[in-house]
Amino acid sequence: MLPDADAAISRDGTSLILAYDHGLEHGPVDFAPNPETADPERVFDLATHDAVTALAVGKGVAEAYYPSYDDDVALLAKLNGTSDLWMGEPNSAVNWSVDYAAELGADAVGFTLYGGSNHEVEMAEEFREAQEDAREHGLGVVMWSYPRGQGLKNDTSPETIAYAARLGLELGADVAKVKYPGSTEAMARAVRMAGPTKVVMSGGSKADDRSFLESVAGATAGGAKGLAVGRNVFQRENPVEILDALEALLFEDASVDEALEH
Ligand code: FBP
Repeated sequence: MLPDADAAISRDGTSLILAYDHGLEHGPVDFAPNPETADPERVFDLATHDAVTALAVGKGVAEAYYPSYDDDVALLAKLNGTSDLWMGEPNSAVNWSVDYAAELGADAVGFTLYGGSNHEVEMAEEFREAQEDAREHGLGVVMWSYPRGQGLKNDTSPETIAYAARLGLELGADVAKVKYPGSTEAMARAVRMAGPTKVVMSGGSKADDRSFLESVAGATAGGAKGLAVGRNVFQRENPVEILDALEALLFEDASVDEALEH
């Protein structure tokens, strides 16, 4: 972790990363609740909201849309990803190089690591290359640290999430994005394990407003420095409303009740 390596994708040290790699990771099914979000332009527009500190997308979407948003949106280039059509042990294909991401104007890079998968070794080696290339370009590195695979019994247990956060530190990520382990105490442990690597919470499948905001508040009370969220924003009928609430919660010290009033 390098000091301030995440500055380009955070605000006052906290990140709200809008994740939009779902078309690859899950497929069109994720756009069903809000069909207009199949159009990347709708989500790039959302990413211009003041609350959003970066937009995470894959290569093809960045190539096609980022040139029009270069001035208004920070690009988090999600370097690897695999479709839900793949049925093997968890793995993720590296789809673009750091050099090309930098050429397209990336502000940081993102990389999924499935610790515990039978493919962990090759994924860690690919991560090493991406992390070192990112250093050469002065780009921050966000690890989607998702332990899963044959060896894992519970991929959101406090112990697993603490380990996921620690992998971020051990392998040189500036930010480790982990699932919410269910309580502030468990998140605090993960944050301790990550040392100087910042921990952000992963949004997860769509929940009602209050439970979602409570999990965000629980994570930040445990020391998480924000979140990376996709479905809990773009699957909502009014995504701007939840971004307003997240802005209040993350950047304006609002309580969950106050944020809900936004
Ligand atoms: P969500 O907030 O929608 O969970 O998005 C975060 C994210 O990490 C995306 O970047 C990715 O597409 C998705 O979750 C992967 O989810 P999973 O592998 O757990 O199905």
